[in-house]
Amino acid sequence: MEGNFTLSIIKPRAVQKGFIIPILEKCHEAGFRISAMKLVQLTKKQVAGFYKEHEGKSFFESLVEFMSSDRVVVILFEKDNAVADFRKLIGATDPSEAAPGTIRNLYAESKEKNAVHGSDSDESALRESDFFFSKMERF
Ligand code: IDP
Ligand code: MG
Repeated sequence: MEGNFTLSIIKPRAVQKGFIIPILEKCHEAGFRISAMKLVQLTKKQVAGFYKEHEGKSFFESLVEFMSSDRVVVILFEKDNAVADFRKLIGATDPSEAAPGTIRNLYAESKEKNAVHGSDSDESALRESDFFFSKMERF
């Protein structure tokens, strides 16, 4: 799967605001195919495990609270050059720095509540995909 997959999460605030379909539409237009997808509410423990690289940082506790506060959509996307192309599509972590037309520019409300997650490398995409999906759940 190396190079062709990236893991995304539509975060709680974006789900609450009704942005699931508009965000999926942007992904579709950009050529991403859905390989696996689920709507779930994560536990604090799951979020802490998912974001373990950020443990100890100032924003970690708040991020765990936020990400476990309501349902999220977890999606495994397939496309050539998926990781880099998806990071480009979503824009910078802080929406005030995200380029016009990017998903975070359009749908984020703050640096924490920034609408979507996107894997930062092929290794992360693999780890994150295994974190959420079994082989049988991928199409
Ligand atoms: P990324 O999502 O663009 O890869 P990371 O640095 O990996 O950004 O941070 C993971 C998530 O943690 C971000 O998407 C955001 O929700 C949150 N976050 C990162 N930095 C900050 C911050 O300075 N303040 C509040 N939340 C932050
Ligand atoms: Mg990251």
